Amino acid sequence: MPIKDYFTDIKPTWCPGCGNFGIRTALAQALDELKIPNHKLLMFTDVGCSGNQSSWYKMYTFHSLHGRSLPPAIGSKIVNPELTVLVQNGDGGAYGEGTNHLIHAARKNINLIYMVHNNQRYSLTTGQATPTTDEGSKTKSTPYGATEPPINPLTLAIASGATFVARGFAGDLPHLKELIKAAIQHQGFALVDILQPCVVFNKDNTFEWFKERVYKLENHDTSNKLEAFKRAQEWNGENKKIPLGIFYQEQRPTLNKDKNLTQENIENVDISPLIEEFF
Ligand SMILES: Cc1ncc(C[n+]2csc(CCOP(=O)(O)OP(=O)(O)O)c2C)c(N)n1
Ligand code: SF4
Repeated sequence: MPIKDYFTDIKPTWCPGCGNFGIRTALAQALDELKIPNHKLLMFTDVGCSGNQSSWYKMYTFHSLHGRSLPPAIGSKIVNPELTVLVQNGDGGAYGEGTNHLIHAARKNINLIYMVHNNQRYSLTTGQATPTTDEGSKTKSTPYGATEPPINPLTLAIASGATFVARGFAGDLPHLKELIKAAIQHQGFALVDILQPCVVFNKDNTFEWFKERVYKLENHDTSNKLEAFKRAQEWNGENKKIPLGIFYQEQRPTLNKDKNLTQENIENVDISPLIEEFF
């Protein structure tokens, strides 16, 4: 169906030129090519510029607290295994407030797609430094330059047990669309970290800056974990070339499909002793 059918009539409030627009288009194109109907889609968004989009999509959506998009997504996937569960997060929420959830969702190999709009800033709150801000970058909260090296989301996810780890760029939509499609088709926890220029609060990592540095992984064995670590380490926020693509993928038992982690049918269970004990 046309990609506009994945959107409501509400117009995005993002700034003109924001990288989020491209991500939204690439996602809708991926859903369209995979022919996933609206009623089979459940999207969770976090708090942030990226998070604001929950009411702009024609599908089931839930706007979570900041850094807490994964817990409700995990719960929903447990009880609705037939739905495609998408989670859209800013990097601040994903790699700051919500890091613990990322680690455990990856470790448990929860079958969902975690798309992180990585603009290296807390943008909705006007541009403070996040864990992915480049060392030395001047932001509202680091006027003399960020003093620590950034977190590497890819190595963090691989080390935590994620079974699909990829990096895309909001300035290369055909490639990003293919990554999103692969993440949706993957059975297990899929992280897609997306370089998303914030044209207002990040004057360091602009579209032009990325375009000069990104390149696509080729001849890379995605099943080789050590090699994946090595390639993911090529960029740690420095002024270097930045690889894009699927870094790591493996098949491991996942929730609902290979392991029945859902509750037994409790319709006929007598819970009155429990009620007596606790109330
Ligand atoms: C637990 C918590 N901490 C902080 C905030 C304040 N807050 C709201 S939006 C936001 C910035 C969001 O940044 P990010 O997650 O990177 O998303 P972006 O806006 O860049 O898309 C912050 C810090 C909050 N709402 N809740
Ligand atoms: S502040 Fe940045 S991330 Fe937020 S809508 Fe504007 S350009 Fe996009």
